[in-house]
Amino acid sequence: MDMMESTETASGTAEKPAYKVAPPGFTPEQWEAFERDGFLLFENALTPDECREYIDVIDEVARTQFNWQPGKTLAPWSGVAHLHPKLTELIDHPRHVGYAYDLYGELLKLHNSQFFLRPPGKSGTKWHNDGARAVPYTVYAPFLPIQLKVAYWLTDLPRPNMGNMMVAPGSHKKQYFEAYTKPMDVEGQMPVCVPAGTMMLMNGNLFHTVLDNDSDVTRYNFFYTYCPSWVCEADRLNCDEAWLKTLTREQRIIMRSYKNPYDRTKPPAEDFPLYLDRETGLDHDPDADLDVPRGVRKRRVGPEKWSK
Ligand SMILES: O=C(O)CCC(=O)C(=O)O
Ligand SMILES: [Fe+2]
Repeated sequence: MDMMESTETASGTAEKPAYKVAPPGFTPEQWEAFERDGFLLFENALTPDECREYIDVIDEVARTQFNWQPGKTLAPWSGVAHLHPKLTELIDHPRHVGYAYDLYGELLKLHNSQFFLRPPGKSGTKWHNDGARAVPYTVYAPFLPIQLKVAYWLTDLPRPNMGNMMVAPGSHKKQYFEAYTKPMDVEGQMPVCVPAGTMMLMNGNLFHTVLDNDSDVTRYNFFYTYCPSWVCEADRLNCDEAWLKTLTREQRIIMRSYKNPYDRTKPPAEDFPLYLDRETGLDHDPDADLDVPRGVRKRRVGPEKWSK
């Protein structure tokens, strides 16, 4: 049985199976709310100490890698996951990666990794959704998001106009949006007012914008965004080989730094399973045809399992 498969060391001694069980993901109630609203909030996902530690890491990396000066906006698009061990461990952090795995399953990829610093000042961002525009993802994927944004809010956002993200709940189902590319109010708009330590999952199709920051506090946050492996990554072409060697098996797979471009569509057999099933511990669906090789054998994602 595949799940019992073990790796042989050079000396021939069998090692324990190297595969991890998928970390926790959506509960039925969370999935229902995420489908309805296009986002989910998890307060107290991080402790105050964890927020402080992440802010310190961001400060260090912002200064040393991006020559950031306090008071300036920093919103890098060149990837941050490779810049510090604490940023690397977020690639597959068990606090959130199970949600992304529920959506993208065995083809999970990190689309981009970012931290943003939004100091006091005007926002230059207008209403938009993420991802393809002229032909939106929803033309082909009307039900499931092609991008899942995982946000960690690291500073308190107790009121609007603190550089908050603002979302239009339910707008992930629309392909046209009156306020798209415009700075205007939208019925039902919701500024994200949350305490530091809140994790947010956001369907990339959800229309959102960013409010001005009239406080004296700089907003710190992470965005780690996930997608299927066959969608192009946003922040890299390939990863540094030496850095890839420092990653865990799961992190390396999730970066999908393949030499052959079509491997992103058909990953090599050794990259399966990414995870074992949370419920069964198996590397295949209960009704799978085990005569089909593991690397090309269909496995269901969460929403396929949950839909009746
Ligand atoms: O900074 C924010 O709250 C949102 C920025 C944004 O729209 C994006 O990164 O796609
Ligand atoms: Fe955006």
